[in-house]
Amino acid sequence: MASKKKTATAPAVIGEGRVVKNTGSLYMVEMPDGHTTACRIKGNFRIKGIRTTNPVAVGDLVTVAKAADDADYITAISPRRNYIIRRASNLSKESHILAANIDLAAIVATLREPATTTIFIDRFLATAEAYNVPAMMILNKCDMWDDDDRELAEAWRILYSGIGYPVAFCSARTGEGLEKLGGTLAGKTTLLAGNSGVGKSSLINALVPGSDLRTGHISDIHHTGTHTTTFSEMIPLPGGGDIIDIPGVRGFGTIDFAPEEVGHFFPEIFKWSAQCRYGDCKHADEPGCAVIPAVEDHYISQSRYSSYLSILDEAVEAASGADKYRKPF
Ligand SMILES: Nc1nc2c(ncn2[C@@H]2O[C@H](COP(=O)(O)OP(=O)(O)O)[C@@H](O)[C@H]2O)c(=O)[nH]1
Ligand SMILES: [Mg+2]
Ligand SMILES: [Zn+2]
Repeated sequence: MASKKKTATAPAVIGEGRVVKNTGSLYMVEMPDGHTTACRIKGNFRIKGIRTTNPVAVGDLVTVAKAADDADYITAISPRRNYIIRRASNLSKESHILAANIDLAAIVATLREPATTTIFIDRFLATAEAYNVPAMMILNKCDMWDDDDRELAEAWRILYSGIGYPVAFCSARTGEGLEKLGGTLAGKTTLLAGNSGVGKSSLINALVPGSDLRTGHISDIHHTGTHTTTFSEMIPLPGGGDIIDIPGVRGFGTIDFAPEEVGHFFPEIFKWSAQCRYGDCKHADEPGCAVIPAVEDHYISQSRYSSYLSILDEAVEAASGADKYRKPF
């Protein structure tokens, strides 16, 4: 009898679905039949060693069960292929999982209004490498380009596609390049990131008929320092696949790299580093470094190397700061 009572109150599994939106304590889960149900969490899903504000993320594949109170609960998460986290705020020790099970990380960049810096792009790409997510660049607002811009865009396309990051040119305004971009994204779960104002919302509106995201608003300003009002959202693409729109200008690329790791996340630097004299070479000024001559001989781009050095600088500073912090204890 005791066991019968237990089965009666235990949540009954109703199926497996995918988390498409997270609004604070509620998680919207899309079930295989296409309907979406609002779920709470039952159980402990913390990632070992990491304090997260949201144990379950958009993109998670989860088991949904109905409890005695008739509410739907997430009772299990399938192992993640990958996931992206960021600190909830600059000073916070808590992290926020932005998305899980991503096929592609796309950075939307522009040459003007606003001009995206190569360091921002390279930091994003290095972060994608660190998370093991394939990455690409979408260069939007091509309708605004003059001849010089077009030349720069072509130079970026040659540089980045040579490293292994496809580059798409497009205009959310005129529609140029969108059909091709739609083909690239079809069937994939793509995380879309980029500075505010580059046209992410406009691109989603153009790619997904019927979506009506607000554009031209610097809405992120109202959300600085909080993490409760901004959530990732998954938007289905008409031809299959989804786009994950992540909130906030900081979006992506605030990962803490260890100094000796930074070079691993620049594929062309990593390739040349095999020939450095010392295994722990940081390619800054070490004797026998193979990366520095490769930069001088233009096998590695100067702008990529500059980005590498500035991320390395930050990593070294963060590491020494951490040491200082630890010493008194
Ligand atoms: N000229 C031009 N303007 C664009 C394009 N895409 C977006 N915009 C404009 O850029 C501004 C910011 O766009 P929005 O989609 O809100 O950018 P988000 O902050 O990245 O979501 C808006 O005024 C858009 O109308 C484009 O391809 N060409
Ligand atoms: Mg937007
Ligand atoms: Zn080296």
